[in-house]
Amino acid sequence: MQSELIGEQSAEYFIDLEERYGAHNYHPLDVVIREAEGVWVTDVEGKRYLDCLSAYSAVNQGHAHPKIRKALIEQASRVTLTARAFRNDQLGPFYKELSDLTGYPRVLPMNTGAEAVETAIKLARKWGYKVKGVPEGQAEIIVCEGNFHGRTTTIVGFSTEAQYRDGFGPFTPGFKIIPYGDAGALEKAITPNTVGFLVEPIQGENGVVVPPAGFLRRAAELCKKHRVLLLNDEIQTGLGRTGKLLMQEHDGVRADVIMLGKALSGGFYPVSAVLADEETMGVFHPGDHGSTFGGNPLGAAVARAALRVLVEENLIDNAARMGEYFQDQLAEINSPHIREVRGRGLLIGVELKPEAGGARRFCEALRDRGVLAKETHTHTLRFAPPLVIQRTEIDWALERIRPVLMMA
Ligand code: IF1
Repeated sequence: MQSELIGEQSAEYFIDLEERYGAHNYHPLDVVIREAEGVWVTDVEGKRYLDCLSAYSAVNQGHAHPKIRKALIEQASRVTLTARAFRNDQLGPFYKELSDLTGYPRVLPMNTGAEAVETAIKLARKWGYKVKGVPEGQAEIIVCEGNFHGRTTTIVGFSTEAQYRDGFGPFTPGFKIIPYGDAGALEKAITPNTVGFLVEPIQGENGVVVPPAGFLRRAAELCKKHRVLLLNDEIQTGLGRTGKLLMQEHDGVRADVIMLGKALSGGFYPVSAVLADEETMGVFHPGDHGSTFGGNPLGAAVARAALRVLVEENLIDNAARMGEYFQDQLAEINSPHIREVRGRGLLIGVELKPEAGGARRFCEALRDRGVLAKETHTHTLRFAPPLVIQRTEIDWALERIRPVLMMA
């Protein structure tokens, strides 16, 4: 049946389709994006916005980066998927380039961030049984309150956010929860059966929560002391977002296992990866683990280009400099609503006081002025623009952010 068109170019037409046919598992801002480039996105009615979300840090390189697009198109014209039953000419070079860049000798490619986290959980458990000697079936992994590591049933099973768990049990056993940033609690929670400590170096979804200085370093020391794998989820904080290649570098830490995703493909294709040393990754043998698309040549070619752009365009240093400027300017806004401005590099959270009535209305006011930002956990505005952002563009955004944060 031909649906009655409501002005095919209008935003309402597309919103109605999403509402009519889609599962309602999100509550997006009503902005219908048609195209994007760099830090700018354009909606179906031609209005431009400065993107301060970067698709949750998946487009660190800027939207639709031409060099990554070129790699995607060229590879797509040759072969897109071989399955890991055979080999291809992109996976090995991707492994080497990612290993050389990060200093981790072994790479396991997956697709989404959650799959990388699930892979790290399986890796830690298997290492616990086969190397550490934990009795079969008794491996414990410690996680933190306020964690966000993805949406699979195992992962939401150790979430402390009621909504992420509601209706999805029963859950996977073997996880312990400690307060985020509390090294003393970590040491108390470790038992002879602990195989891993899974942590975000900054909690993104929980509202850009930065742990006390030195927490990650103390956690790394405790993990080494008790022979526990430090499993560092850099899916959001990694690949330049915080002004270093990896957030762990701010603490001088090298986790046993790291997870990457999102910007690993510059937003062109789901590519994630787990990186570890030989001994740890060596517990996986052929047939233990896998994925239809994991390590496919199209994703590998795109990821190779995404990493090249990150390095060649000096985006990590730009994130450090622009992030410091952006955060300093936000901190100077004398708004009665602001409780705290925090973050690292271009991962910035502006927490509002409860009496401000929640961050959503500020996001809507920002959208009306041409700035896209997303609230997280009701009271925090997240500002995480692509790492290509320039100071003039930050100033353009600030000219719109200031009056919004001063509104009644
Ligand atoms: C949503 C935000 C949430 C992540 C970390 C693993 C994953 C994510 C540290 C899983 C994904 C996304 C998921 C998306 C919203 C966004 C997000 F923090 F980035 F804003 F939810 F917390 N580890 N984060 O941040 O990666 O499977 O999604 O590829 O689910 O609503 P994924």
